[in-house]
Amino acid sequence: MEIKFELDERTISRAIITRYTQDLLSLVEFDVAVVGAGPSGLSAAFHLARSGLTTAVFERRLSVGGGMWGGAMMFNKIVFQEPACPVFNDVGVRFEEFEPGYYVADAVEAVAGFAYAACRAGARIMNLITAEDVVLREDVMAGLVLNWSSVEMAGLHIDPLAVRCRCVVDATGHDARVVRILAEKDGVVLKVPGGRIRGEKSMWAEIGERQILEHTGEVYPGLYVTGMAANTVAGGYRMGPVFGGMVLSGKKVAELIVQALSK
Ligand code: 48F
Repeated sequence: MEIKFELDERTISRAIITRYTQDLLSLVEFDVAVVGAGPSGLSAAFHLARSGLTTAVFERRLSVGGGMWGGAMMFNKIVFQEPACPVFNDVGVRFEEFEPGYYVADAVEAVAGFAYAACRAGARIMNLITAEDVVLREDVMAGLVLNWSSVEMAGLHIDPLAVRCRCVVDATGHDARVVRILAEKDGVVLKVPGGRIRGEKSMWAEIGERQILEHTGEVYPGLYVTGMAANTVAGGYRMGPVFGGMVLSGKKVAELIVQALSK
């Protein structure tokens, strides 16, 4: 078969600009915005999109995967526990048992697998976009304020764009960025003991992993937390390079949202 080598740069440009703009326009109003494409955000996006909700993930970096690429201390393997095996099977990431109850996967394959599964389920992953604020309506989360990450990095004085959605998921990891913005700018009372961000505690893998699932949920009407952000908000322990809680937290937040939106 002969490969067509005549190419018009203008058509290439039109294809990219047209398709990207179509995607962006479809996200002016949609169901669920996930902020952060780490393991919990990608797992949430996969499960949300698979449930039929229009889902977008906004990731400030060029690459998705958050803290998963480097495993631990750059040894690019990740560990997880038995209850997370079905999620890894669902997204098609291979793994092996290391010792009873401890499973290991390749970190790069895990990032690629979760990202691919989320895309194939229908989630839109928008990288290079930072959520810099939220949209409120009365006392309910109503959307996100977005800007190119490069605008933020260069410190350019350029206004953002706002999009509307039915729910926002904070999957921004240790920083819990979205909840922090809401708490600092709007002084809201969060649905956690004490009503404010408590901050993460030092490492205790077993308890931290358990807490992450307990802390996954709605912290303000329409705003949910998943992954490490959930422990930062509620004051749980960090757990280090174990990822079962992350992907199960993403699944749990998706189930809670599906339930809430079907009411
Ligand atoms: O940090 P990250 O991987 O969060 P996670 O899903 O997983 C935590 C683990 O990686 C690890 C751990 C346990 O194993 O403790 O740290 O909870 O991914 C968070 C993503 O959110 C992006 C950030 O670039 C990263 O990829 N992010 C953070 N703030 C924003 C954002 C923002 N304002 N807008 C868009 N993306």
